[in-house]
Amino acid sequence: MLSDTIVAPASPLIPSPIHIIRLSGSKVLEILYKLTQKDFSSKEPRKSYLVRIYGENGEELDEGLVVFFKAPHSYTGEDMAEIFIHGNPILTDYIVKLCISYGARYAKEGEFTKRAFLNGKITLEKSEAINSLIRASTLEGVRRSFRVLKGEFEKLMSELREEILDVVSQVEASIDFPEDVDYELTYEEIMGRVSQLYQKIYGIISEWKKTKTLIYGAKCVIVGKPNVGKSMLFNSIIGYSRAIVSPIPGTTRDFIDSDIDIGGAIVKIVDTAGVRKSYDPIEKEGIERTLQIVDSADILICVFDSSEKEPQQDDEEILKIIKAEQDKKVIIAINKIDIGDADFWINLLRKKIEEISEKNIDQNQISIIPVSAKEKIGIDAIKEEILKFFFQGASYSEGVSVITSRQKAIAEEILQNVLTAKNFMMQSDYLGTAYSLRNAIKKIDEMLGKESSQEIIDRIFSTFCIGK
Ligand SMILES: Nc1nc2c(ncn2[C@@H]2O[C@H](COP(=O)(O)OP(=O)(O)OP(=O)(O)O)[C@@H](O)[C@H]2O)c(=O)[nH]1
Ligand SMILES: [Mg+2]
Repeated sequence: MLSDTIVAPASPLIPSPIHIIRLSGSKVLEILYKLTQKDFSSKEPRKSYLVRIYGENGEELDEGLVVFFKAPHSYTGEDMAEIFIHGNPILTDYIVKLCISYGARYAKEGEFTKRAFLNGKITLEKSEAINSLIRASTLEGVRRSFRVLKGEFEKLMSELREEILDVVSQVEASIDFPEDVDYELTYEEIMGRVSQLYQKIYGIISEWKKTKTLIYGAKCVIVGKPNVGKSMLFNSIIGYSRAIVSPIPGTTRDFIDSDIDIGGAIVKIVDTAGVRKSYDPIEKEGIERTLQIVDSADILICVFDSSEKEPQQDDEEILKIIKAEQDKKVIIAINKIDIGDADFWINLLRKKIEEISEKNIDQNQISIIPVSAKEKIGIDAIKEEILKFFFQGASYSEGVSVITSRQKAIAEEILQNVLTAKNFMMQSDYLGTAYSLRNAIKKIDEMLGKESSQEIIDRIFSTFCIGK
């Protein structure tokens, strides 16, 4: 296939033992010849060769390995090469630019995988699986992505498609040959099969919330009124002194975040500006930002100061947030227990939260942990609670789940169509049943990328990294 040739580094440009540069397109052989003074058309493809890499004036720059893949037996389906050189960012950048001067252009995000998809080497949901496998925040997220990549999801979808098609043909036969009782399934049999379809599709959606966390990670936001020790707690959790701590209330004005690994899960921890009634315009803006980021959080750590005699008006603001965010995991951190009365605050907050919360406090959605950010007491207990959010109930490890919000949205449409088919069937409306089931088939084709618009395809690949 004739196409322009793309080039990009496939590894991050930081000093490292090896960098990989990828090339794909019709000029790969020509560019390789200029770079290595070797003719790869006469060499056996898909084998690695040790070569010298030459600069623009013919100077020897480095030594590395080159693997040439001849179309169509490559990742993209085109002529492709992977060049392994010593991992100096300046060297890698120079060689990429050299490839561009020899006729390649810089690849866009995900363009290698996009070409693989457009050349029929890979289905759309498998392309997404490559992206989610690279980005997964946990090993379980990697496993779930790989199950889709190795074709389990496609197999399930294809089986569903066949099954729906079979039911549709039986339903349509009932319309065309209503007297031919031998040919058609009974009403009960069709109903039974439609119900089974519903269960199977429901199965791949039901784990989405868990899968989403395991792949895309979680955002854990620390909130509380000023001076309760949020920034000190943030520093204790991430393990170094990143946020400014001071006895002056209103120290943190903007939020700061840090990605950390807690027991094999990547979590974004966010420190925020203290929430209180304020007339200072900068502080007000900071509080506004806190409230916005609370909205996007998966986990909230709500901090209270146990060195105070009793709750203040501003603590009530935090209780209001807890009441409003009942769908989130909430960790109540009772801070400064090195100088405060932990028991008094535990009992008090337990009562307050049971008053405002519809959920039972012991059902793991809300937990109360006494801590001292200063003395590093209770930090491990907070981390354990965060881990529970990731792994509790992650029992579906053998099954296949949707792994992107696109897949989830389409699976829901399939489910809806099957449900509509069932309702039509209950009214003995065979035409409506067949119509809805055919819509479900169209949606399955969209899921696997057989019927996707250019816009959707572009959107999917734009979330990839360069060089993938
Ligand atoms: N004794 C004790 N003091 C603490 C503890 N945690 C924080 N402090 C102190 O409380 C004060 C406020 O701490 P910060 O972490 O800046 O509080 P903050 O909640 O981030 O405050 P704002 O950014 O103003 O909203 C500082 O003087 C800290 O040294 C703790 O566990 N024990
Ligand atoms: Mg602070």
